[in-house]
Amino acid sequence: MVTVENGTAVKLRGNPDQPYTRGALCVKVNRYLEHTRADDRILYPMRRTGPKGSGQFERITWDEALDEISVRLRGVVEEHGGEAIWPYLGTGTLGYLQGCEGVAGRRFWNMLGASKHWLNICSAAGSTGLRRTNGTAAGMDPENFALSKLILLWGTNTLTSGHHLWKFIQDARANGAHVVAIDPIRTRTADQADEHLAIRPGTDAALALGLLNVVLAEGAQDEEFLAEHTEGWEEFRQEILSHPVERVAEITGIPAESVHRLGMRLAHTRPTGIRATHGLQRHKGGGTALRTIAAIPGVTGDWRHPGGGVAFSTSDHVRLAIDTRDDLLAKPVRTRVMSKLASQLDDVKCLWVYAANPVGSTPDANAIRRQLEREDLFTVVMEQFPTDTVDYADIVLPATMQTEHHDLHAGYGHMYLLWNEAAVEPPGECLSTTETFRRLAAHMGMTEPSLFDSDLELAEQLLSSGHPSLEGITLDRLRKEGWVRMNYPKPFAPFAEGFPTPSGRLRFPPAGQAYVPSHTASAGRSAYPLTLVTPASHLFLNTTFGNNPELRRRAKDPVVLVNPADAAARGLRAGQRVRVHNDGGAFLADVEISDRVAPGVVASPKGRWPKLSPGGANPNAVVAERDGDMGRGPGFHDNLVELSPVS
Ligand SMILES: Nc1nc2c(c(=O)[nH]1)N[C@H]1C(S)=C(S)[C@@H](COP(=O)(O)OP(=O)(O)OC[C@H]3O[C@@H](n4cnc5c(=O)[nH]c(N)nc54)[C@H](O)[C@@H]3O)O[C@H]1N2
Ligand SMILES: Nc1nc2c(c(=O)[nH]1)N[C@H]1C(S)=C(S)[C@@H](COP(=O)(O)OP(=O)(O)OC[C@H]3O[C@@H](n4cnc5c(=O)[nH]c(N)nc54)[C@H](O)[C@@H]3O)O[C@H]1N2
Ligand SMILES: [Mo]
Repeated sequence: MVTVENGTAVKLRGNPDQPYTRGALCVKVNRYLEHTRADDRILYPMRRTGPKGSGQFERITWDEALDEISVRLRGVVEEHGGEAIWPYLGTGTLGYLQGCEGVAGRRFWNMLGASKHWLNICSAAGSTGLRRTNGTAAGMDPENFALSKLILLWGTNTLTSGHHLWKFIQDARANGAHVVAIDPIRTRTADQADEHLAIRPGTDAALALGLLNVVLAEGAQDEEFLAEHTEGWEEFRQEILSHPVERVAEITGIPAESVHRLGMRLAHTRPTGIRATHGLQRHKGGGTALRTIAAIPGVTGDWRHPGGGVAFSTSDHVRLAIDTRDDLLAKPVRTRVMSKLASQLDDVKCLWVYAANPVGSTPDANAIRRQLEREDLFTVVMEQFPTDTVDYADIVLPATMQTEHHDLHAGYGHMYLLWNEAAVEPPGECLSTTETFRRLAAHMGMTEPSLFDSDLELAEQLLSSGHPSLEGITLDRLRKEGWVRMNYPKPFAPFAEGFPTPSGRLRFPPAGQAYVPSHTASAGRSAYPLTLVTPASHLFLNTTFGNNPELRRRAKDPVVLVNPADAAARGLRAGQRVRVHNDGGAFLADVEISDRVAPGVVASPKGRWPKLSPGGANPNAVVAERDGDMGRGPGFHDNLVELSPVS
């Protein structure tokens, strides 16, 4: 809720009536209004004047910008074909109008035959794994954690990356629920849990099998659910039986007694709710991990009960009618993969970045920089702030922020649709994503009517899918009420009667998967013996807010958490600056000696702007561009490094 006085937004607060957030904002969004007025906000179109990467620009008019862009785009299409254009749309806004969820701008790109863009950077591995088991990546209504009696916070740092869930966990605790955090780092969430299992990174599928081994030994499997709602049980049962707790303890690094104790709780506690989010799938075996964890409630029958099951994302519960008008394409086009910018840019002649900061957030940052320096590449960046990616742009277009444009949102962690009404006029010459593409289409002489649909028309279209979850949800109602719960029962047990797979049954994973991550398994023998985990920062949202002075002040200099044994082996002192490096590059951080990480594991959060960091790099300088086992998911927490003192 934004309070506006004389055309200026003066106050931002959460709506206390909203059931999921109950009015709470996070430390970052609390500073959002101040951020919209920041001194470094980009207010006008700009053209590059210095070398690529230098960040030197001159102000130009929108007409000049659109002229130059039109000529360049037409030239690329004529000479190299439309697929030589890569529209690189990131997660800066998850809006269905302005951002990635609705694939903003795609109708325009279809007119040119541009390559498609696959936003796999965040959750593709886990989503794919869950879909293979359940037929959908959606699961529990997160509000139902209030009803759980055992809660596993698995590869998720709730108090940092999705704190609204915490109130439901507290409600469950008030009713006696036991809360367990499963995370290689003793995070602030783990501190608040009843128990913390410090798992070796990338070994979660093995832990799932070990827990189920105890469930079977106890005879606590739900035979009726297994018979009625699952397939592949006999093969999977054998796989479970071949993973006794001792073997699992060896793989995961968790003491056998702890695996056994949690297995006993799982066997005898209904409903058990598992919150498994993105951390555990940023690994080589991330898809298999989610796929196997998703099998747990199939064995225990937890899906029968609200408060039981697995919650990863709620996105697959959202059924908005996104019409990107693929019929406008003259022929089918190739797809480029977001996490693979460094290696898939060779034959691209125009890179169009919007709501993304690849130099800060995408793997193999140094290789990306080398690509962006190419003189034959025409780069356009639509941005609010002068990021490291902006520094490489040929043309920069000023983008609106959330208080300045309309948007339709659906969270990936809750069951509501939300309307974002523009509250104030954009500053300077900033334009929304939708308006930028409308103007560009007109400037290029395009006449296809759907390119010019207004934001409100697009919102109407989104709500017109006819899916039962949207019945009765009109744009008028959404604008009036601000948020509306999608039509799913409350409480909601999504798979009590079956699964959205072809057979209607949960599909247990096949036996014989590689449950040990190939990459980290070699730790100890390589020149880079430490596994680096780079999770969400408490103070930044990916690289968004990475330039906010107050948040930067609070974040201080970057640190890397190092176990006392690893520090001693290298003679490192607390506070000492080190190079964290491997074959891909290096970043600098100060050593924090801590038993929050086990020996062999080091951690440094994501979200810093490279150019505002010591040494001009952030952890993505050492994150390799490697495909995970499913969805080509990137391995942000699955990289081997060494630490060396900086003199
Ligand atoms: N404050 C803040 N909030 C955010 C974001 C942010 O940048 N800052 N980003 C947002 C976005 S885009 C996303 S996708 C989510 C991500 O938020 P989360 O889903 O919480 O994902 P991560 O922060 O990547 O990792 C969560 C935890 O998984 C642990 N982990 C790493 N490897 C493993 C493993 O192999 N096994 C297990 N069990 N745990 C492991 C990490 O140590 C970390 O504590 O957060 C969103 N919320
Ligand atoms: N090392 C490491 N790296 C990671 C991760 C990790 O765990 N570790 N996590 C990954 C994950 S989960 C994600 S989702 C990605 C995120 O990576 P990106 O999708 O690149 O997101 P950000 O880095 O936040 O950059 C978004 C940019 O969009 C801009 N922006 C915001 N709103 C708008 C808008 O309305 N219009 C326009 N034009 N611009 C806007 C912001 O100013 C910001 O600069 O990062 C990934 N990178
Ligand atoms: Mo993400």
